[in-house]
Amino acid sequence: MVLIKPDGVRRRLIGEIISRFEKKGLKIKALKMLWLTREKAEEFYSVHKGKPFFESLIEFMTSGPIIAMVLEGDKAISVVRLMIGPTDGREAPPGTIRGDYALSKSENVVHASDSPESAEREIRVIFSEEEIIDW
Ligand code: 3AN
Repeated sequence: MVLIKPDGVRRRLIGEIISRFEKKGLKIKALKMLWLTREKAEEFYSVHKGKPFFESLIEFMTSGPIIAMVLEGDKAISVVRLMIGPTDGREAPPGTIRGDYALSKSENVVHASDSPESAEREIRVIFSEEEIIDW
């Protein structure tokens, strides 16, 4: 599961980011634009509840529309994590999405699941069963 965060949408980076995943060979199995409610954002980031950055993270993630997508491919989770780079855009290497487009640890353009378990949980927050296309 990948999200293009509100900063990525505002900065007109949707096409660029989707294009990188497509060119890599990953298969898009679900894709939509949505504006997260506070409730959905808190559910999505429930593992961060209580952390000092939680409130600002929720405000940021509900500040505008996002793109959500389900990607499939060999080792998709680790491949996508490598492609997006580490959390802090100031430390992410050039060539990664965050390394190329982010200069912040919070406004870092994309989110990607870090395990099959979190992917499954996150997908259930955002997508219904019928929205995921088997092809
Ligand atoms: P990642 O997105 O790289 O998996 P997580 O899951 O640790 O990072 O954090 C989720 C989101 O919370 C990050 N994408 C970032 O926007 C925000 N975040 C994480 N750590 C911090 C921090 N120390 N200060 C501000 N924002 C943070």
